[in-house]
Amino acid sequence: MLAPSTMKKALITGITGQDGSYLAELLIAKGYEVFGLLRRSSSFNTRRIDHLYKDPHETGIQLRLIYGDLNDASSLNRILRTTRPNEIYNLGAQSHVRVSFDVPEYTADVTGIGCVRLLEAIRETDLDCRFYQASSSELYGKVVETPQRETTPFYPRSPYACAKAYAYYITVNYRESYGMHASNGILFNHESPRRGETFVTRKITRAAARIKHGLQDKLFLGNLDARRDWGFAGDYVEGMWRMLQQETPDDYVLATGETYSVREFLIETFNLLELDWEKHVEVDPRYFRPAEVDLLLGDATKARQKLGWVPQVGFKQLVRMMVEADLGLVDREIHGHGKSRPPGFSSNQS
Ligand code: NDP
Ligand code: GDR
Repeated sequence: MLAPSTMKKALITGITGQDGSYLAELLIAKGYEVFGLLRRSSSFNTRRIDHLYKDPHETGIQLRLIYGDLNDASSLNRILRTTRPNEIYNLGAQSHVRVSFDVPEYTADVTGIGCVRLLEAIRETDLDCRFYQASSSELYGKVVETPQRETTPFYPRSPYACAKAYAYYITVNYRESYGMHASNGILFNHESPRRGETFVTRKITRAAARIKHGLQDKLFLGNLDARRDWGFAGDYVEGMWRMLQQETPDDYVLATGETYSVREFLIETFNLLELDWEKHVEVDPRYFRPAEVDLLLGDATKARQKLGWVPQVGFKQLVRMMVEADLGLVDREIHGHGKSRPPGFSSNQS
């Protein structure tokens, strides 16, 4: 183990989320000292990283969680002043597109303005660091060309996407105005056994596993015709890290280059479990969005050529991984075993 003073330091906002947990694992494995911004919650919100958060004197694992919030500039300033990271990954967000229609102002504050608060904190603390902004394929929204690449114009379709558009442009602006090493990763959907339970892929695999074991009968979904370019989160955090290792900051699309409908995801999942999806799935208009993103398909040629980034996990493998993990969770629920690790911890999944 390197002495703490020679280790690279990284700060991750959104460390308790899906991507934050995979990125923290990756950076710790690379020998970084990792700081995670933790927002206060009345219930436990660290289940995805509990396996990493141990006494460093005992384990050698270098992860520290610090309370703060993207809507609290003073907390960001304090954290940067006290930790002085070499790299900052801004993954924190109100990240649910449907929910952003219910809480548009809050989403703008955290997902949009949160980014400029962090960039200003870098300036105010005179920090020489590299900055990653978690931009999104939702920026392409009502797409004007297919496949979508770095040069494709944006057409956001939700308060979430509008907030992400602000964060994208302010990141470019701070790079151009102040010479910051600031990059946007325009990431297409990426999933895993650690995906939040209300995003459609995880909602499907979790429900199918429960239906298989008789714990529920029905699954209520919205638009089954939407198409997404779905990859594996573990592959995508590697791409984030590679962006910050470049001499020059830039913006990159990460995507698999394949697109499937929600219906195709359903069929793949239910077939794996030898279930007839049509007997169990009902469309509920509650899950429709006021404005939908119909088709996303990314072209990650630039990331392949400049970063050497190639996703390793394909669609069928991703679905299988998520189904197996959810079957494991159901099994533990039925047999009452405690859960000490987050889903997707075993080596073939993380
Ligand atoms: P998650 O929703 O799983 O995680 C979001 C994280 O942000 C959580 O750690 C959450 O904390 C934190 N957070 C929420 N509000 C605040 C706040 N006010 N202050 C500080 N932190 C906050 O998202 P993902 O891991 O899936 O995505 C990571 C980032 O990448 C997000 O910015 C998302 O918008 C973006 N993105 C994701 C894609 C995907 O397919 N997954 C694709 C493209 C972009 P808590 O646990 O306490 O709720
Ligand atoms: P998305 O992911 O909006 O692409 O944003 P989500 O899984 O929520 O929706 C994907 C598509 O599935 C349709 N859908 C449903 N979605 C949900 N959540 N629940 C349902 O019951 C349901 N039924 C159908 C949706 O209408 C949509 O078309 C995700 C988030 O991670 C963002 O933060 C990220 O920026 C983008 O991916 C890229």
